[in-house]
Amino acid sequence: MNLTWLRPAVVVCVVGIAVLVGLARASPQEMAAGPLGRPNIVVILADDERFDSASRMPSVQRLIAARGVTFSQAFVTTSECCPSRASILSGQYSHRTGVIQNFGLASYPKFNERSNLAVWLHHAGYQTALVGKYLNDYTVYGHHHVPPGWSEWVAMDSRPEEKYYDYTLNENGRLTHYGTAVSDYSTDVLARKAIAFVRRAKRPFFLFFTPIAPHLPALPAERDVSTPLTLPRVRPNFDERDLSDKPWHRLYKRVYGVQAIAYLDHDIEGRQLRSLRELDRQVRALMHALQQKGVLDNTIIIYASDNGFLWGEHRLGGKIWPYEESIRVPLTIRVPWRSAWGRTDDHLVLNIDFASTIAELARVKPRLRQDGRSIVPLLRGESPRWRNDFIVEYLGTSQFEDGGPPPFKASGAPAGSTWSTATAGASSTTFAATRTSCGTWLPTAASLLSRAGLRNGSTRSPRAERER
Ligand SMILES: [Ca+2]
Ligand SMILES: [Ca+2]
Repeated sequence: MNLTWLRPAVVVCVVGIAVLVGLARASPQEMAAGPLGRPNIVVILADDERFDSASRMPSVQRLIAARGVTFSQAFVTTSECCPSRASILSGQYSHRTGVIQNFGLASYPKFNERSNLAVWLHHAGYQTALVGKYLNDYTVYGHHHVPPGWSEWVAMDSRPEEKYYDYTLNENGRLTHYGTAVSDYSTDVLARKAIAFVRRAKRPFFLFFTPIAPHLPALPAERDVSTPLTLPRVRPNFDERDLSDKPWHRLYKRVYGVQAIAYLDHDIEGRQLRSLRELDRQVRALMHALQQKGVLDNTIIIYASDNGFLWGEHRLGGKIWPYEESIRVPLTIRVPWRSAWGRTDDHLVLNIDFASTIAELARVKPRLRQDGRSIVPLLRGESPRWRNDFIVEYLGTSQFEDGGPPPFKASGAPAGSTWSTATAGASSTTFAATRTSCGTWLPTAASLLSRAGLRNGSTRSPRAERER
C-alpha cells in the first residue's frame, strides 16, 4: 500500500465537457409580465440524491420540470453534504469557505453565518426559512443556536442530522423531540413545517427546504416499505471488472458477490429510491400550498441535491469519489415564463452557482466574492459565454477507512487543459476524472480515472475509457 495516499490532501480535478447552447428565449414581455416585483424562491434540496433518481419522481417531473428548465449537466464541486451546502449558501468553492468535510472543526464551525444567501435576502426584506438539515455538526458545534438571517428556523438538531424517526427539531430555538410513530416520519413533519411557513409568509419569501431523503439509512415512509420497485441496473460500469486502470486499484480489491449485490439492491439503491416517493408526494403538497396561496406563478422553485451517490459503479459506494454518479446531481427549476417550460439545458452548472442565481432573482448583491455565477441568463434561454470545466475538490481528511477516496493533493492545472494534475504527497500518484462528451447514460460510464495520463503532465486530452 502506498502510505503517502493516506496523508491529508486534496482531490482536484477539472472536468471538461462539450457545451451546448440554450434554446428558446423568454420574450421581454414575458419577463416583465411576471410579477409583482421580487419572486418568492423555494429551494428543495434532497440529500444524496443521484442525478438519475429525479426522473423517477412524477410530481417533480410534472410540477417542476414540465414547468421549467432541467439542467442535464449539473454538478457539485465537493461531493459531500456539509461542504456542498456551504457552497450552495455562499457561492464559493470549499477551498474558500473552509468547510471541507462533514465533521469536526473544518465542517460547520468554518461556515460564515454572518454573510450568506439567507443574510443577504433577509437584509433585503425577504422572509427566510430553513426547514430540515442545515450543516453537518451544527448539532455539535452550533449549540442549538439560530443563525442570523433566518426568519424561521426548523433545523434537525440531534445526531446524526439524517434521521427519519426519533430526532429533535430546533424550532426557532425551542427543541422538540419527535418519536417513532408513523406521523413522526421526518419527510412529512418537515414538509408540514415548510408548508406552514409558506402559508404564513407576508412578504417575498425564501424557503430552503432540506429534507433527509434519500440519505442512508433511507427509511421509506410506512406505505412505501414494500411496494414494488424496478431497479435500473443498466450501468455498464457497475462492479467494474478490470480496475487495473484505476490509481486506487491496489487499495480496493472488492468484488461483489451475490449477497453484496443483493444488499446494494435492497438496502441501498432500493431504499433510497423508495424514500424518495414520500418526498415526491410532499413536493406536490408544497406546490399545492403555493397554488392555494395564489403565489405559485410568482415563485421560482429549484429542485436539487447536495451530492450524488455511487451504487457500486467502479466497485465503489458513497459520495466523495470524483466520478459522475457522485458529483452529478439533479437540477430542475420551475419558472413563470412559458417559453422555458419543459426545456433541457446542457450547460455545466454547479452548486456554487446557486447563491449568485438566487441573489439575482431576488435583486440583491452577493456580499461575498462569488466563485460561481448566476444561471438566470440560462433560465431565460440566452446563450452567454459559459464555462467548459470546473474544479472538483475534496480537501478533508482521508475517507479511506470509511470506503472513501484516498487523499490527493493538487499540483495545478496546465493552462488550456481540460484536466489538472494532482499528486499525493511526495509520490507522483495522480488522479483525475474527466468527461469526454455530454451526458447520456453511456458516457457516464466513460468517467475516466487515468494515472498515466496525469503522471506525464501533458496537456493532451486523456483518452476516453469505456468500461467493459
Ligand atoms: Ca448529502
Ligand atoms: Ca477498467
